[in-house]
Amino acid sequence: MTSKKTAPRKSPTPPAAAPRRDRSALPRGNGGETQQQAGGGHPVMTTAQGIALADNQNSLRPTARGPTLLEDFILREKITHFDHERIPERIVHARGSAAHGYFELTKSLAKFTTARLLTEKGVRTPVFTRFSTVAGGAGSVDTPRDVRGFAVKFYTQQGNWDLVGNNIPVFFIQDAMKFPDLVHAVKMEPDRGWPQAGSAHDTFWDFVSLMPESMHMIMWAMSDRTIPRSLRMIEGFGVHSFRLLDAEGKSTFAKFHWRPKLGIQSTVWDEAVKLQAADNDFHRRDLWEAIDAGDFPEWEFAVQLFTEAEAEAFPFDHLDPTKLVPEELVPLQVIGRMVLDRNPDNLFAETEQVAFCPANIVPGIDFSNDPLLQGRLFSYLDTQLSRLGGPNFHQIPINAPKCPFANHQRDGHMQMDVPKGRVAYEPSSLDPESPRASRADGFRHFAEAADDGRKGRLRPASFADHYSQARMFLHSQSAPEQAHMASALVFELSKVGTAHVREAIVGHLRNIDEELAQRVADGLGLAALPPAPEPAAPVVDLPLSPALRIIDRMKDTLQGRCIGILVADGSDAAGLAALAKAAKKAGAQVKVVAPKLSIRLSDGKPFDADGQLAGTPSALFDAVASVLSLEAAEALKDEAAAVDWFRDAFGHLKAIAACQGTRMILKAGGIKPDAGVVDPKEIDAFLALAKTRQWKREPKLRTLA
Ligand code: HDE
Repeated sequence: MTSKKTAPRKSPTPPAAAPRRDRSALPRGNGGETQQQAGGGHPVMTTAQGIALADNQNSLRPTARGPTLLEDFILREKITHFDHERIPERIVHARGSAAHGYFELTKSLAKFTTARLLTEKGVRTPVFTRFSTVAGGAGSVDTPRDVRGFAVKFYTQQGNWDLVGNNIPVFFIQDAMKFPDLVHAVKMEPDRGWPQAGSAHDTFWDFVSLMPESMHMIMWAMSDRTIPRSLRMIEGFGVHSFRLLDAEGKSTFAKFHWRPKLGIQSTVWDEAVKLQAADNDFHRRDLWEAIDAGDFPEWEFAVQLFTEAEAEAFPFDHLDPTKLVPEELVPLQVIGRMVLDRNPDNLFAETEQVAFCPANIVPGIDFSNDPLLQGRLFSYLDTQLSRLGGPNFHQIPINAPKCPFANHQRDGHMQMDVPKGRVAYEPSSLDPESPRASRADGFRHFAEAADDGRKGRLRPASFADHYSQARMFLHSQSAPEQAHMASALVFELSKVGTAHVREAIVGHLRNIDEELAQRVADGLGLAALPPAPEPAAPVVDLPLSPALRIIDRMKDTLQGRCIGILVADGSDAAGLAALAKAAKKAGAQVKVVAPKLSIRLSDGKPFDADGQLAGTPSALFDAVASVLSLEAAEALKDEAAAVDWFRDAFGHLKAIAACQGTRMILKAGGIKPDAGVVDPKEIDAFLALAKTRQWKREPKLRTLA
């Protein structure tokens, strides 16, 4: 039998020879040459227990490619700490910016109070002040239409006093019972998670449409106060009436006010919207940079003082937090100033961990019965217990008083102190140094006569007028401000999908002012005015309060303002230098913008701009100028970023210094120069215009409701 010779079977292609794994560890695995090591000024890195680290690059393994060992206490400590780097954010006022500074008393209130910070003229009390938006989360933007928090912690020699206020003197609701509802309504809607930081949505307007007491605050929220230019340019208000108590326990009511030295200034709405894209941190950066540059923000501290008998004669109840006491009725007395002169060293340790609480009060000051304030006295400590992880957060450096403090509170999460001795109680006889109460120095409450009424869930009849002060506020505004309020209402309500909610709000507006209601109805395209709800109390015409305006009260100054100058290759170096010098001399900040960061001016020298054109829109500036060669302007007139730069500046009512070349860009943007547009050589005229906005321009370029 012949056997068939079978072809030798082809063996499959062998896999490419695998390189033998190098099972050894790289030398850097245990402190090799690529590791940064201590020495030469670099201290030794340690664990939180103080154990020095040899290697901050590699976790512990049995072999180079083996699993990580549970034994690696250094890795576990590092990751555990990292895992817990975030704490729950504040349910409201989550996004904040803060600074250290001092309060200096310039006029003593010794006649009215025993609080030493209000009686010792010239004494400087350290403060930490935090500004915030209300609705957005900690990572949201700085410039939504929103109320701003204005919270000041005074570290006085008699303990901490927190004046936790807002930049608006009234509030949405009259009773703390409604606060969770208000906040649930305004914050992002719980099913969909938006909007992140604004009130222009159905649930907010649904709630307020059913709460007529919110109408006065709505007028403020729709005014330019809620779109501030800078945190350095907002007012602050304690909102509630407080009491000042003298040594005999006699009480005088007090309302607290902060007035910015730079005056109040706001953005225009379209600008605020664009700023959200241009710079999410617009306010935070502005505050930081001003302090960093030694340009310390400052506020006057003023009080309105009135007696119980005077309050009885007011045409409103001052215990109702939806009402303000007009300056024209009770004048403001300036008694001090606050200067913020130091940025925080660490945002988390200070700005995040600071715990403000309206219940932190010093002897000589007391609360009023404002039902909103009464509820706040409970809420803040309660929320901070969970936000800051336990009852010892007063020991965190930013919260600790700067005067001696002692009591028998012990233990709990995160106890930082090591209290000594056997005695943690009172009365006691064992420790002569254990703390005791003091009749002479201790806090005393106003001995208010108790009402002989009946207990119940009550709302005073004197809180019933929801519209008269709303009307007073509206009519006290200048014409452009009233137009802005109407436009803001149209904008916000246009984002509300539910027709009956939009109509209900317009109905309320009729109780405030028929013309305003009509403007808003027209802006929304309503066929007819909806019915107005029956007011719970007659709407009356109160005396106007021009002190509530912004526009007419803006300070005639360039301090705190920033001028943007657009240049490009070949721009006149001398012209730029002259303009920048004059603007700085007049107090303004100057930033130069160019199509590229590094350019050459007419003198042939290299020049570094502060910002690149597409990334530095004109919304960031208070006035703009440009010094461009004709060739550069010729090229830029077809460049959207350049055309938008001027179109926005014009639309945001800013002064423009436009050279001959720039006029081509203006033309390309369809801009018809008006009296607010001058030549960059007319430096004085330009700087005078830059101090304000060109309000007359507005009706010509924007349909105001
Ligand atoms: Fe607040 N508010 N609030 N609030 N509030 C908080 O406290 C609350 C109200 C204000 O920069 C919370 O620690 C209730 C009026 C500011 O840290 C919380 C009521 C005014 C800040 C709280 C009000 C304010 C807060 C959230 C109605 C102006 C930020 C986190 C009864 C006078 C402070 C926290 C900072 C913060 C409760 C109304 C100002 C939940 C229950 C009116 C500036 O406790």
